[in-house]
Amino acid sequence: MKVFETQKIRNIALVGQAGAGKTTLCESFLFTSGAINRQGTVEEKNTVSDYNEIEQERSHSVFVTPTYVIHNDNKINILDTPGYSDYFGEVCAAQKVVETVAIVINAQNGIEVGAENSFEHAAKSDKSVVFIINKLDQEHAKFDDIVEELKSSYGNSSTVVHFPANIGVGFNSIVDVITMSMYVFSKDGKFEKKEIPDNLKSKADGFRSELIESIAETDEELMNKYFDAGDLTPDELKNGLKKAIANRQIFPILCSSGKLNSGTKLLLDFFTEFLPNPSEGKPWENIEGAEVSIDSSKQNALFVYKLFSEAHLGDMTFFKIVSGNLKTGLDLLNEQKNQSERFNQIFIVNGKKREEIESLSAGDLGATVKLKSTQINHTLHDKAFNVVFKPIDFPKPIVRVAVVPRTKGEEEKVGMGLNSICLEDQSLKLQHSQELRQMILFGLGELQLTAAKWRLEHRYKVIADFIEPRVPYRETIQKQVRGSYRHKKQSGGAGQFAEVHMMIEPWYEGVPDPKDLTIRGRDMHELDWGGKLEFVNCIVGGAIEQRFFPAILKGVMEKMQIGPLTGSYVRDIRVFIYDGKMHPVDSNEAAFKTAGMMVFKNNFVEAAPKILEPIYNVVIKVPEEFVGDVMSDLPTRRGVIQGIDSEGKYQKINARMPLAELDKYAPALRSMTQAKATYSAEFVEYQSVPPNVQQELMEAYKKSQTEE
Ligand SMILES: Nc1nc2c(ncn2[C@@H]2O[C@H](COP(=O)(O)OP(=O)(O)O)[C@@H](O)[C@H]2O)c(=O)[nH]1
Ligand SMILES: [Mg+2]
Repeated sequence: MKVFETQKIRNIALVGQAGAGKTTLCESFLFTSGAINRQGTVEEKNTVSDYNEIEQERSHSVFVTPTYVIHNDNKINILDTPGYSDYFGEVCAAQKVVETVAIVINAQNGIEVGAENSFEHAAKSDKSVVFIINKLDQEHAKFDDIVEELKSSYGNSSTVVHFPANIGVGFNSIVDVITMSMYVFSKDGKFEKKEIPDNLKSKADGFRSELIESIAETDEELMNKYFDAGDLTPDELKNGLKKAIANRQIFPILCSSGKLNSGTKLLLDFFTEFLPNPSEGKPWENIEGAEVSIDSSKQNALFVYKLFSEAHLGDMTFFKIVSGNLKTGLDLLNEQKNQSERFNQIFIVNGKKREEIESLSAGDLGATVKLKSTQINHTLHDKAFNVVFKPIDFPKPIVRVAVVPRTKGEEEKVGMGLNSICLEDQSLKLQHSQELRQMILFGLGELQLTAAKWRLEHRYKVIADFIEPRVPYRETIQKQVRGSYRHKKQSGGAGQFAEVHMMIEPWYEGVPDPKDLTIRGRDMHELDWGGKLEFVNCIVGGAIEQRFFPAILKGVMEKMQIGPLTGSYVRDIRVFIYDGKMHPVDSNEAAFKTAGMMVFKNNFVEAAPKILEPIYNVVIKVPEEFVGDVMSDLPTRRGVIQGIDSEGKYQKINARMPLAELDKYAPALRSMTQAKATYSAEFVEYQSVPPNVQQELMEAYKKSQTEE
């Protein structure tokens, strides 16, 4: 296999809603370019890109899959990505290493949430965007409406370059407004070039003027020329468009039917002719923000965007060569792990097929096996080239489940398997929660979590059940209470004696000090689980010696870790020790610890204790037609609506929701909106639970205590 130089490489991520036809289009690219002889289909489960068993089982893509085609002596790396928002981490990884994000739109549905989110992500990371209106052979396919929709959502930068000459079941003809010709395709991907028929001439003229105006607007010199001549020369048009795409000033609109191979060849031509090669894309940045240019003549540095472990292929590491010329046998340094890694083999990958290659140029995508400790987001470089690239911006988890091994004693095996899975998909997070006494897996949605479960079973050969996780409640108090406790034990040997008088009250920012106590010392403790404990010494006349204070604090702290109501952590309390008694012989630290703990506990239950629950800020992005349903459903989940903003044809509903309810929200929202809504959630604060919930929680805790 030939080594392609940077200028002859294009990197493209196919993104967009599930079902838009990305995987099929990818197959069509491979077929049209001759990389495969037979075009697979998603239905027959024989596409190059959806080769994983789980993808075939589910009939949708789950992982980002690298493929490539050779076209017009260029190598086009095409990353097929999954469309459901659960797998958006994969989309982020793919977008990181490409120059162009191709947003595939289902011509029947228009802009869907997968396209929306991908566009937003591409804007954030400054990537070029092209729109491909696909599946134009469907009965209810639309084109002009979607063009309008794109313009109203993303502005006039969205500009038609190819448009269908016929739409629906017989779709086979496309007009290219750059060459001003029509292309008529047959199922084998071949086409005939024809003149634009009379009835489409004025439409073509209209789109062409729009395109040329858009190009001229990006450059003053071009604008002047366009004013003078009324047109641009082919070279001006070509260079102008290329630059405008690279600079995100134009988002070209293209069209296709991947299934029928209509337009695929035109797309590939367009990619090689008009999309930025890696050195023309936005420069890469290191973590300090300094630019690193994509240049084969510089020192080696590469960035890892995917890991995948398969029984028959081993542990594969996928990367982009950002700088230099990667050759087999090289040793590169992983500074994040302080480990040298050897590239014994370099592969280029097409789905499950991999082919060894001697070297790869800057900008190309490759893979290797058997690296020791390198993970996603790591940079590997020549020892003398000190660089760490900015990491992939993975989405934050919004759902969680508790993981329980099916077989007792397999906790470690499950933990290790899930750890490996989390390393492959960094939008998953695993936490061994001491507080909840559960292994918690966090992620983006049910599909992703059940995929992890599937991988656990099939790749790591261990079965686990995913159950509803416990909620990290907190306990606190609402009023001031004073009390004392005498701890006294005199049964044989040395006795124990301690008496502690304690006042407790709620802590809040700016709480005034009590007037009747003399404050002799205070310590503010930031609690590991959030909130504060202020510990105040108000002892007069040495009733308790200073040396016993740490023991009293220890007693209080111990009780604060297992609150009396539900066994949850206690927070936001002020403790005043204002009196006590010692015994010259029997007083010791253990006795004071016990007395401290007991008086704290007794006071606590008298101080109008309450249970707090975590509240999340939830931003739900929902298509207009479902807004009513989503809004009226929120109060049934103790959700409080804070506001609504509109964003294109979406509404963003801002609401607060308790975690206990949020845990059940993902599947509910999915079924309410036909999976067309997405949301993000972020912890904001702890808030009291309603009295009936408090009652239920306390009873459940009591019951669990007697059972144990
Ligand atoms: N009519 C029609 N169906 C298509 C086309 N492309 C894909 N499909 C079908 O749409 C479904 C989803 O396709 P797939 O490629 O998996 O979409 P992805 O989720 O975007 O990867 C499958 O049933 C495909 O056969 C197309 O161009 N025309
Ligand atoms: Mg797919």
